[in-house]
Amino acid sequence: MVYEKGEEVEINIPEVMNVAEILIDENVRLGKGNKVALRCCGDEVSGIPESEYTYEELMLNTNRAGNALRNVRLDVDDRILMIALDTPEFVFSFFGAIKIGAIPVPVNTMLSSEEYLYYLNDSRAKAVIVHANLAEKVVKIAKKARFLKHIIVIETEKYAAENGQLSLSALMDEASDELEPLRLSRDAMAFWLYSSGTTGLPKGVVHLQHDMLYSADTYYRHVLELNEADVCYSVSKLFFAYGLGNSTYGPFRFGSEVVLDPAVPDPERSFQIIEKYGVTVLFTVPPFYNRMLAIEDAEKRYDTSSLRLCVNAGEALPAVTYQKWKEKFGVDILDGIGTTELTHIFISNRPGRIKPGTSGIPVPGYELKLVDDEGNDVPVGKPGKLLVKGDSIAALYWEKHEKTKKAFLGEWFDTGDMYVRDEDGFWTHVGRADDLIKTRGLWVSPVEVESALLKHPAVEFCAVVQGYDENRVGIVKAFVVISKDYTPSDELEEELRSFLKSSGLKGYKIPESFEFVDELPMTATGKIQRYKLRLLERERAFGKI
Ligand code: 3UK
Repeated sequence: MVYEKGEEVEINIPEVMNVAEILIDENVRLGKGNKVALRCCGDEVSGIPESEYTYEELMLNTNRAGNALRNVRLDVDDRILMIALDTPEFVFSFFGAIKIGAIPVPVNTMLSSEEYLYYLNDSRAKAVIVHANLAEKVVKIAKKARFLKHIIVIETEKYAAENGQLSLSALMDEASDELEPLRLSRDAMAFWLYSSGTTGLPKGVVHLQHDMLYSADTYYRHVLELNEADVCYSVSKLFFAYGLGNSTYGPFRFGSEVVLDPAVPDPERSFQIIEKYGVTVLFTVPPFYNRMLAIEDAEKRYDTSSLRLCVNAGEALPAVTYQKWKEKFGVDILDGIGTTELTHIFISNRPGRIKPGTSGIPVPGYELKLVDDEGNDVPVGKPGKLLVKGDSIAALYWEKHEKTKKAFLGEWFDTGDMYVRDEDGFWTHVGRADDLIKTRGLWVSPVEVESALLKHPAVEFCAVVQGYDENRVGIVKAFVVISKDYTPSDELEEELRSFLKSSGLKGYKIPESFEFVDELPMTATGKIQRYKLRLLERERAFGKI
C-alpha cells in the first residue's frame, strides 16, 4: 500500500484565537513594528502609487479597516466579497475583516458581471470591496444581488467612488486605529476562496481560523524556512490561494517583507522588481518561468543575485524548465503541489533534496495515500488517486453537499490528482483523475469548450483534454472529427479558433492545439473516453509511465 507520513512537527494552535492577530499584531508585540511588512510597486494604468508599510502600520491600518467595516454594520460571519488588485488595501481589508470575525471572500479580478452576481448570491455577501476601476461590473448587477448592502470602493489616483458607493479610504480615515480582535474558536470560519470543477458552478471553499496558521507552520516554516531577512514576491495574485499564502500569511508569520504588484504580470517587469526590491524568494507558475527564460540576456541585464529560492506551483514544473533556470540564474526552483482546499502546499521538493520533474516529498504535518477508483490501496510504482490528510483542509464546499461528501472523506481529502511514488520516495504528478485541464495556472472545463465547438458545422464530434506544449507546459488540446463536407487544414483550424473567440469563450480556453482524427475512443454506451486521449497526450509529452 502506498501511504506516507511527512515528518511530525509541533504545531501550536490556540483553542481560542484570531488568526489576523497572530499573523500581524504578534510581530509588533515581538518588537518588529518598525520592520517593513509591505511594499507596493504601484501601477500607472490603474493609478496606484508606490507605497511602503511597516508591521506597525500594517497592524494599525488593519485595525482601521476592521473598524471601518464595523461602522457600516458589518459583523461576525458576514461575507464580504473582494474584487481587489494586489495592493496594501487588499491586505488591510482581508485581515481587517477577519479581525472582526467577518469573512473575506477574494475572487478573481478578471471576471464578468454575471460571474460576480453568482458569487454575491452564493455567498450571501452583504458587502463587496472592489477597486474603483472594476466597480462598474458590480454596479451593473447590484440590484440582483439579493443580500448586498454596500459597495465599498478602493479609490486610486485615477478612479474615484461614484454616487451611492462608499470609499474605503474615507471610511478608514474616520475609523479608529485601535481594535480588540474578536477571538473565536480555532474552528470558526475565517475566509473563503472559490474553486471551479468540470461541471457545475464554482464551489465556495470554506476555511477556518486555524488553516492559514497550519500552512504557515508547516510549508513556510519547514520547507522554505522563511525568516526576517526574506523579501517575498509572488507573480500569482492574492486572490489565488497560492498568491494569498505567498504574499500574506507565509511571510507575515516570520516577519518577512512582501512586494505586491498590482499590474498585469509581465516577465521584464518581474526582473525589474527582483532587482529593485532585492527579492529573495520568487513564486510563480511554469508558463511564467518560461516567459522569464525567454527574455534574452536577462541574466546579464538584471541583478538577480538576491534570490535564494524560487517556488513553483499550480502545474507540474517540467524538469527542463528547472534545469534551464538553474543554469541561467544559479538558483533552484522548488516544485510543490497545493490546492485551494488544502490552503497551500502539501507535497514539495526541499532545498538540497530536489528531484526535477517530481512534486517532491510530503511536507511535514501532512500524510499521503494513493487509492484506485474503488478506494482500495494501489501498489508502489503504480499510479493512483491522491488523498491527503492535514489540518489545513477546508471544512466544506458551501451549500454543495453532494460535492462535499465526495471530496471531504473524514480526515482525508480527495485531490482528484493522479500520482506515482518512486522508490526514492518522490511523488510525481501524472495528471487529473477528472477531466479538468490546467493551462496558464487557470482551470478549463472540457465541457464548455466542447459545447462551443460543436456549434460549428464542421465539427461532428470532439473531445477537449489536457495537452502539453514543447516545453511540457499544460495547454488545451482539441481532438476533432470533422463532418463530411469539410477537409482538415490549417485554415479550418484558424476558423475554429476565431469561431470560438466570437462565441465569447475566454482566450485561455481556446485550444492551442487541434488534431483532426477519424474517430474518438467511445464506451459501449457512446460516451467519449476523454481519459484515453488524456493518457495519449501525456505519453506523447513524457513517455510511458
Ligand atoms: C494542480 C499541480 C502538478 C493539481 C495552489 C499552491 O494550484 C493551486 O490550487 P488550485 O485549487 O489547483 C489545485 C490543482 O492544481 N497543481 C497544483 N500545483 C501543482 N499539479 N504539480 C504542481 N506543483 O491538479 C491540484 O489539484 O487552483 C497551488 C498553493 C495553493 C494552491 N491553491
